[in-house]
Amino acid sequence: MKKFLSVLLIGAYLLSACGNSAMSGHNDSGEGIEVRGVWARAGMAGGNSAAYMTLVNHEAQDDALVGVSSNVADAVEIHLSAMDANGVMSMTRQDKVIVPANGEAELKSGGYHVMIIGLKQDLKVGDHISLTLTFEKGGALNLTVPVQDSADAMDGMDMH
Ligand SMILES: [Cu+2]
Repeated sequence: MKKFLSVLLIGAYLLSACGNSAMSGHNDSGEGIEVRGVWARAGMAGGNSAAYMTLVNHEAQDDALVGVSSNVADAVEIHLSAMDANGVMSMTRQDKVIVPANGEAELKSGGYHVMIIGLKQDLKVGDHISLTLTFEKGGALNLTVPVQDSADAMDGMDMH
């Protein structure tokens, strides 16, 4: 029985060694997750904001945005805006945003967005806020996000 177990362990070790070398091959040629065009909507203390960006996956396997956090608000959540049959926009909280292998996911007004709820301070155009994104496989990414004008980004303006 003991001999059987050690054979299994060696097998598992060989499998994981194979997996690791394949992984580092991808890391050498790619850069994991890249964030393009990130910005946050201006807002007032006590109100809400939202952040938008394009997530680019340079890896050969799917990844997913699974966590969002910032010190400028009471809560930060992944949301999806959608229009119902009556033409009314509403937002629902999501567990994740899939970022397909060698593909991208767009977080934009009227779609997926990072909802910033209960601002502790005013966010004025030209300010920068810190935002941490956590990915299922890629781990945590700390961003410095510029605050921009919000004319066409209405997610959550009159909600929460
Ligand atoms: Cu929202």
